[in-house]
Amino acid sequence: MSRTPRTGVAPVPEQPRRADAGPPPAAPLAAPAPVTPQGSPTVTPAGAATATPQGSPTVTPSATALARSAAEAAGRLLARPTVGLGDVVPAPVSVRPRPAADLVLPADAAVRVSADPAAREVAEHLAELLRPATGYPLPVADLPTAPGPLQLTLGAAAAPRPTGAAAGDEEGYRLDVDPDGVRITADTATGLFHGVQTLRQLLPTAVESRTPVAERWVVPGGTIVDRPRFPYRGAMLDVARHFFGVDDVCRVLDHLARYKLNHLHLHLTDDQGWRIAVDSWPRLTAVGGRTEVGGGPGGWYTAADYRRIVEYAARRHITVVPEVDLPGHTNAALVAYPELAPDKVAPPPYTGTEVGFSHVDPADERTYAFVADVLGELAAATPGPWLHIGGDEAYKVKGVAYTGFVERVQRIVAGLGRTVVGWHQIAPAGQVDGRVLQWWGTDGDDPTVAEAVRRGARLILSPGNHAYLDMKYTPDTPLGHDWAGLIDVHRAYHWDPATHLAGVPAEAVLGLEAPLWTESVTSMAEIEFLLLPRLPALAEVAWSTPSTRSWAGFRDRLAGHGPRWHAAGIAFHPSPEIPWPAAPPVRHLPRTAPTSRPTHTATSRHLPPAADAPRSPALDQPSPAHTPAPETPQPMPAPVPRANDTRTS
Ligand code: TNX
Repeated sequence: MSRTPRTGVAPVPEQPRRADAGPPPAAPLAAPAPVTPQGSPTVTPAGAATATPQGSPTVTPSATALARSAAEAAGRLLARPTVGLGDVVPAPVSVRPRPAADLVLPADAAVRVSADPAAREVAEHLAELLRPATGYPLPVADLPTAPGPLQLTLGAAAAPRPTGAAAGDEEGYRLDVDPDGVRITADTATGLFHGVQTLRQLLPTAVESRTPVAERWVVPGGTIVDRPRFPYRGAMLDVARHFFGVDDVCRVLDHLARYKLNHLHLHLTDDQGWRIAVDSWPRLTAVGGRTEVGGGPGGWYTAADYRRIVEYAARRHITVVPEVDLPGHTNAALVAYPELAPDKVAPPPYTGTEVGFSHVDPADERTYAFVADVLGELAAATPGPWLHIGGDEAYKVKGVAYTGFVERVQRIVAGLGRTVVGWHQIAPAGQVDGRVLQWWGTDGDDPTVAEAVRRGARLILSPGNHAYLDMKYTPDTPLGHDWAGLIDVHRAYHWDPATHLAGVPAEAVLGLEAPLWTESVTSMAEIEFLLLPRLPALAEVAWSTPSTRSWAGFRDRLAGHGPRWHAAGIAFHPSPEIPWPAAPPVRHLPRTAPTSRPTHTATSRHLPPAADAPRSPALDQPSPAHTPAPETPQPMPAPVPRANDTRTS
């Protein structure tokens, strides 16, 4: 069986334009000198003089100068946005377009921000997102009294609450666009960050380019007021079945941030490998980290690696939720420390995909010393409030042996001042304050879980048949599982966490999480293929109020993201459920320095890289000046004929 998902290679025509969009973009710029709208060549003052073969000096303008002059020329033309104010995923609470109030971002724009360190970081992030494609310098400066074209304001007074606002206020924001500028206001830096992600989606697709593009940077006029429905909006990456390095995890964090997800759960340990260094038990990684499914080399995070992940996440307002899966799923730990095994004999390393055969010894005190050491070190390295203790599929630890074990581990976590999260199998164990069950069942009726909720447990919903990102889209999806069914984009979209589980009140539901198990996933391209486009569907389920979302609206709004992912070098599944447009031609400005072909830094063992291969492993890092781009932009996956999709909800 071929394991190559369709990432597409066919050339595509120009993107169809929205009916309400403005005139077509300016003509491509000729290298080396840009051309004015009147057709006369210009020489960019910032350029460097070189000699032609004939010996006469010409000027090779810098990419930045070219972008600026192109934008200025373009700004003289009538500019209208290519994106509508409502074309945002996840759908905002309220959108009030003012078509006469569009903004053209000027080349000399500064990002003005309230004098607050966290807000300033958001402003820097915005500038870093916009600089590569615009080529504009976008300096970040404190907020003056006079309005500027990009303004981030922190403070309750600045963010009037929509009526009835309650949960989610601290992550909410307001975005106003008029011809003078974009103003994002929020109570918190997190709200500003989400507003920045919205602004990014309102700019033309070319904003995703990592090199300067000739474009009119138009933002549609009007006002968006927005806040999330659920406070916990997450995804999980299983780095135990196959190991993924720090750069890959950061790239996944970028995808989460784009869609306003705020938790990344890392499944750090399993039968096939132990992925997090623990100083007091060094063989966990030295021995237990060297294996993975299929016999590959495995790997693990050092303390410094983990810190990088946590910090990268924090800069994107994402909380890392580390999981140590106990008492089952522990073969790798038993290989490293046989004293933890019930028979005190080291099992052979495991590189298959079965579950439920291994466990630590719940009757040995040494096991609890181990758990306390591991969770203690992990808590010290983790700024977020959660510690995930697994608890799933420990088939050989039954009855009170199991509940007694879970209760002791819950107490260890509480003693560390953290909140316990566990897969819903821990439901029968006694309640500790604030504990959270992660429900991964497939039929919305689970009396044991409903009873645990009555005793005070809260829930994160990961229904296997809606939220599992390792399920196949269709029977012929070349990777993934199907034990919980097939999950196409509609299925990922079509459910409601608040009403999903019988006997569980909406107030007990913290939100949802989309797990990506990696038994069959071995590369970044494969991760992205399974993540996109289902992750934005699940993000909308978690963020948007039911009254603002519909399948028909979602698929239309999502369609424009295909060209964005393509421009950013992100692989995705071109599901026929979504009316993808063709990729717009990206008009890269001429280079100023020689570049080489992009290097695909992610491990890709089965799939070719995305058409426009990832050029930096983490997408939203400041782009180094030499970041290469392909000489000729590669085509987007062939648009699939618009499916006759009559599903409306
Ligand atoms: C079930 S969901 C598991 C994992 C597997 C996954 C594959 C859960 C808590 N346990 O061990 O990787 O199915 O889909």
